[in-house]
Amino acid sequence: MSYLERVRSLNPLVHNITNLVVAPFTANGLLALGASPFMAYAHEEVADVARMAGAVVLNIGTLDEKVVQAIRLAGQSANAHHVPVVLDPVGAGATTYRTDTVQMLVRELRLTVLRGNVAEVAHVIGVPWNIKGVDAGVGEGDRIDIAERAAQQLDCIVVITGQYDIITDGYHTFLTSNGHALLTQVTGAGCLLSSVIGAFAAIAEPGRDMLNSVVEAVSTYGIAAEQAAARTAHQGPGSFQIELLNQLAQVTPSLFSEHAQIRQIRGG
Ligand code: ATP
Ligand code: TZP
Ligand code: MG
Ligand code: MG
Repeated sequence: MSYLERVRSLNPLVHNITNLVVAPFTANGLLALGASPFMAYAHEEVADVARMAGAVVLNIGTLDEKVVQAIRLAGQSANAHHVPVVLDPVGAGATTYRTDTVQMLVRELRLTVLRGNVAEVAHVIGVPWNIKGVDAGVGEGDRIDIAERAAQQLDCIVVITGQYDIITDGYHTFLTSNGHALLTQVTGAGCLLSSVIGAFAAIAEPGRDMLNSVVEAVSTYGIAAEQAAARTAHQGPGSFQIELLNQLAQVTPSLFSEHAQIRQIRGG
């Protein structure tokens, strides 16, 4: 059974502490895929929700102290109960507050997956890279090197997205090139991918199974975007955003086998 089929048959509960911009889109995307989204922020309940979830997705997109504390409580509970944790360090590097917060979070929490654009991941490990708000700018470093260094330092899977995507545990590295430029015109396309990765992490075992599942998640999401673009590119980003939800519901293992563009560049 493919990881996608496992997501659809197990319908994992994904606890999201995400930002104000993307919450409904994220919940709809997870539902379309076949997962069960749960947005919960209250300090009184986040530890309980994290414990019962298949995965916890933490996103600092519109952070404040209340959200940061909710993220810490959920993350600690997930760690204590061996629930996979995905962190999306939205805008790390754009302000000192964001950079300091993600660096505190990666010290305190054990991550399963860190997913961001190259600038965000670079700033998590203290490497300079231009960032404009939440969007990656131009930088001088090597994206693959940054991903592998971050994975080794944090002892987790790192996903750096962009025109092509890098997925690595620091020792085994994959490049995927599915996706479409229209994704850059939909706010929350990255945040939804982080939550989709959460759904695929929820149904995987720790270790190589987890890495393979995350690779399939990234490529599957990109294929859904390609299918959506083929149907709506002549209309524009609004139609594409809606069609992406339709295609997340319709993408199949055979479509994945036909279209996946995955190349392993490091490790056995
Ligand atoms: P940013 O704010 O820098 O756009 P993000 O958090 O929105 O970052 P992205 O890097 O845009 O995240 O990744 C979200 C999805 O969009 C991924 O599936 C990625 O493969 C895809 N993507 C991003 N840029 C392109 C592109 N130029 N062509 C094809 N797919 C892309
Ligand atoms: N501002 C704060 S969070 C956010 C914006 C625009 C959403 C970012 O989503 P993504 O997935 O990184 O494009
Ligand atoms: Mg983007
Ligand atoms: Mg983002």
